[in-house]
Amino acid sequence: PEQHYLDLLAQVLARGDRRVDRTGVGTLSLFGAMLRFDLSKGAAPILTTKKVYWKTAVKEMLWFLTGGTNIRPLLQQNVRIWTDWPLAAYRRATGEEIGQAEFEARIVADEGFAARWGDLGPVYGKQWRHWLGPDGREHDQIAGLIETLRTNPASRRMLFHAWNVAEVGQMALPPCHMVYQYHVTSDGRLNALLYQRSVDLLLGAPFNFVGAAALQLMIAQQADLLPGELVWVGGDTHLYLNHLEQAREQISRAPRDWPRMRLVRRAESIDDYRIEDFAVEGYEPHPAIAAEVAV
Ligand code: THF
Repeated sequence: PEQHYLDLLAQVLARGDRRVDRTGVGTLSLFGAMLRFDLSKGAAPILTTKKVYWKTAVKEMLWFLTGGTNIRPLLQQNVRIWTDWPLAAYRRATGEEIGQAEFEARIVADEGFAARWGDLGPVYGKQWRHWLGPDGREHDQIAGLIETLRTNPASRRMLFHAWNVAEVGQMALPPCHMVYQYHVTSDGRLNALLYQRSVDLLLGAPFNFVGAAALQLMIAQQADLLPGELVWVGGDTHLYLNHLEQAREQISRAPRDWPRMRLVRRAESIDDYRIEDFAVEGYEPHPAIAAEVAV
């Protein structure tokens, strides 16, 4: 339930270790956390104690599934959550003090500019769909996973991984949500476990819950299973020091019932889903809480 997320926010506020992080913003950090979400009755972990832009999170997940690593298709769908990293790289490389909106407009208008400046390196999409083996062969981990779910659901090897050690150095940002493992119960339910090594608990985690749940619905449908439980495990679980007020505000709010999320049609394959295939019902959140993302 959502209260467990609020309790985790409160734990980090109360007991988090204060440290300087990569971004220089500083965090309060706890190591090792777990949350469990039951998807079996149609509920989805879209937080109600603030408005979560669930379509943005699902669009991001669909983008990972395309195997792409360029932010251009995200911007074409009005998703701006990945702009900061290419923008920072562009400013560093050119010294040009271009604004975010102008940078995004150039990425959308100019394919060549997007190819040069919009790519994040071999991040999620590349590793999930096109992991490059030493023999030059590409591995589609998602297709392999669905195949195993269909043919050998008792397997304990149903997972995909984004931490490609040889390529981490070329990524704009190494993967945070890193391993997804799946498990099928004897009554045909698909459980998922997401291991996230680094957790921006206020801003990022709510998106990651939605993305993982959306992915679980899609994979379950493709493997003729019903959704079960989503287990989320966090490594370095932190609140940025400029998110503390927002966290206190959110904790003061009373959670409401989870909304329901479902797929409105059966897609041909895992490559065939679109944002219009997702319906969310009964989502009545508290107002949004603005916060700045650390880059
Ligand atoms: N870096 C940091 N510091 N935090 C993260 O959560 C994070 N990600 C991705 C990569 N690096 C990260 C980017 N994901 C928002 C949400 C997710 C992001 C980045 C930004 C965000 O700003 N959300 C706002 C507004 C959303 C909107 O306008 O659509 C929000 O209120 O939720 C974790 O994967």
